[in-house]
Amino acid sequence: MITNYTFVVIERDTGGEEHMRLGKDAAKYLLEVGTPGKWVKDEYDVSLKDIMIPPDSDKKADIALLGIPYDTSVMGRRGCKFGPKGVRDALVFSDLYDAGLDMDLSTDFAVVDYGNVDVMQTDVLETHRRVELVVSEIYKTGATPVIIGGDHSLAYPDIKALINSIGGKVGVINIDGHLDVRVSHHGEISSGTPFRRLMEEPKERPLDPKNFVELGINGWLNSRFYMDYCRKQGIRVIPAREVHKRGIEDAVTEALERAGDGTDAIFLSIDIDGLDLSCAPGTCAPNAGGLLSYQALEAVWMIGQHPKARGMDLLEVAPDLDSVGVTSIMASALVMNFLGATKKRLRG
Ligand SMILES: [Mn+2]
Repeated sequence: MITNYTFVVIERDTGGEEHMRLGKDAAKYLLEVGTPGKWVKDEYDVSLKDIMIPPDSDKKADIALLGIPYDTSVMGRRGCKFGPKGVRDALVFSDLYDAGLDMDLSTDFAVVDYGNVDVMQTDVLETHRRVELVVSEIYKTGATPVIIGGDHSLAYPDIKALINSIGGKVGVINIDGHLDVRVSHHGEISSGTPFRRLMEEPKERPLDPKNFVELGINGWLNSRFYMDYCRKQGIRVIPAREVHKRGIEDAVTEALERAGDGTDAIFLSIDIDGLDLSCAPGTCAPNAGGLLSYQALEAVWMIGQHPKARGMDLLEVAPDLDSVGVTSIMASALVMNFLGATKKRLRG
């Protein structure tokens, strides 16, 4: 029986002094408006914030968070430059135990947040150069990066960094509503071009189409021309409709077999519009018929545990296009599942 049950008010992150002008007695009953997540917790609750270590810590991090507030490559509705803030706000106060997975992150697991990449909204190539550089440095630390964007053009530098770091071949599973293998928009890089670039541009070890799986493609969102391209290249496209009929476990098992076939590492890229609009309305192009929350969570849980899993990015969350903040919460849950899966991969 709990006899000393108390609530602990989470400390204000900033502006403490200013607040105290109202007097200590009043201030202790005040909670910062805009501070995300839970307002109170009891002594047995542990949140992600509690296992985060500073970037200069001597302790080795298992997971490295990185935000990329960049959305200039979105051709439609912009707003995912605010994704890192929205997802972090939902993420940092996540509790660390999932009963369904029976996974506890509160012990023997460390997360570092390196903050955001200083992007150039007016220069996509310079932004990608900086992202590739930073993510490559993260790989040197041995941590598994979890990159929160930002638009889907960023999958290119995210995955390029992994290709460079391992000096081997990478397999990619892309959860997305769109194929993202466009030639270009009027010659420009866009959020629709990252995977064609990965297959065509790197001089060394480009992404082999047979190790590339598109999962959750759905809706009236794509062009026949690009589906024909995927088929011709040998890219496996598993539409959301197939997942709904077939079951997520079977579909992900196949995706992992293909992505892992002859490769040294697997990267998971998630465009939040691969999820149904009921789970992810806050994005450039919400989709009807996409993966449901359980299916997406299960996919991440399975993929993250694979022995070759070496990172994920979670892109296209646009909090200002959301209705009641559910998209950031959904994204945060996907990140948490990846963290849980990573602990299972590393510690068994
Ligand atoms: Mn995409």
